[in-house]
Amino acid sequence: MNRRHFLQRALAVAALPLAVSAAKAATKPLITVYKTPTCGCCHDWITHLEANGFRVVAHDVPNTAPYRAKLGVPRELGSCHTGVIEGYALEGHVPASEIQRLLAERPAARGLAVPGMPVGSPGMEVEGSRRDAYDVLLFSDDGSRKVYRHYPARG
Ligand SMILES: [Cu+2]
Repeated sequence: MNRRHFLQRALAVAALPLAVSAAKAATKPLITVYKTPTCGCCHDWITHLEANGFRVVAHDVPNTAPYRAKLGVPRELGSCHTGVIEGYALEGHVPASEIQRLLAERPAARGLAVPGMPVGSPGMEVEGSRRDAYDVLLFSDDGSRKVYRHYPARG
């Protein structure tokens, strides 16, 4: 092996871990989030998503309502932020586990919503483990809704 080939190989080997981590990042599903700049619980929800295998691109917008409307989220299911993943709308503090299930099952639906801001949902944690009961709703363009998962009250 001459010196030039040796250097090329050494560089290729050194670059390998970088290429692998870049490939891993690229395979993480991407969630685009629209939130207002001052929303602290939105930020905490994003942290929860990133800790659970998602990539997030967040956009600060003055008002999330137009994005909600564009993504087909009914007004009464509204919360503090709106996201989209692979064509599905995500409204409010939807847990990462239900988003993973959504991608695995790919139901014929518009998206998932956790209306309001239930205490104890991801990004809405308080001291201790207190949680209000809440539902993750699977909603469709025809107005139908079903409980995708029910989280019981705790604490
Ligand atoms: Cu919130």
